[in-house]
Amino acid sequence: MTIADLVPSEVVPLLTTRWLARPYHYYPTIGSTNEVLKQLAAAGKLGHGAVVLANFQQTGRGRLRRRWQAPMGSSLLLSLLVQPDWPVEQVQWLTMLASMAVVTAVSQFISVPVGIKWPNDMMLQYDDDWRKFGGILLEGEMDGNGRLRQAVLGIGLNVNLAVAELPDAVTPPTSLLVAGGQPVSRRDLLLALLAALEQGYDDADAGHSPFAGWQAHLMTLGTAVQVTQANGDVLAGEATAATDSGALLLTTPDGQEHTITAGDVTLRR
Ligand code: BT5
Repeated sequence: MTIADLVPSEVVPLLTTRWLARPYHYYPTIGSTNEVLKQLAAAGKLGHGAVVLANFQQTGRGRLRRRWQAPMGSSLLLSLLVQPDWPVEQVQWLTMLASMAVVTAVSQFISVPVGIKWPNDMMLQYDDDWRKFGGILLEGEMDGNGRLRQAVLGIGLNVNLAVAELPDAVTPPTSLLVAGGQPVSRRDLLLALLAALEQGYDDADAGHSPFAGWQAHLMTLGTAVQVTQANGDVLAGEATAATDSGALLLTTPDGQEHTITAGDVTLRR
């Protein structure tokens, strides 16, 4: 049984946002919220600020055709459509501000530290370990003039999954329930998340970079990591800093600094 706590009649009257989640589209079951939102946007049916949220995804996606798995009724699974007129170098600001909105919202419901594992993993720290409870999936579209015109930001957060429901994953998974020891209201978390997302977007749109806050929450920095790059190359070293455009700086044992723009990070112990 699933409590229908995310249906529009339960959520819309409580929204504190001005433009985000207006409209708010709820699906009990969907393929992928990112895919459906992209189709509706391509058909001209939705514009800036639209949100698609599902109680269950049949084909939830991560990056690089990976799967995002979440039992029905357990999670927040949503995508938002934004139509910024930003230089393309700022595209990663969207991942940064979404990650920071997750930090802000989740911190209101759980007392364990919330961190960001570069580039897009949301992590909780307990029992001397960081575990993944969420991920961000950004899909942007540029125009011919190097401007970012439209982007879909997908956010998946494990809210009330029990230990037995956590998926098999390379990065150890967790949920707010498992980490905090008590269930969290998906609706209240959603409302806090949407408010933080709107604030973060408005700040970025006014030209204020979300970089400093994001970098301060990157638990990856100062640690020994192994980075698998998009082309399959693997580099091991220390993650030292990040850049305003979202790259990770890695120093290898030979003292060389590498700028990583895309890839997966494994923490080494
Ligand atoms: C991500 O990809 O972490 C981004 C996930 C974004 C999901 C949201 S849900 C709403 C929206 N609609 C979609 O279709 N997607 C977005 P990536 O960094 O590639 O990580 C994917 C990997 O995380 C998988 O290969 C698994 O190892 C692991 N994984 C899958 N489901 C997980 C879960 N529920 N909790 C923790 N790890 C998970």
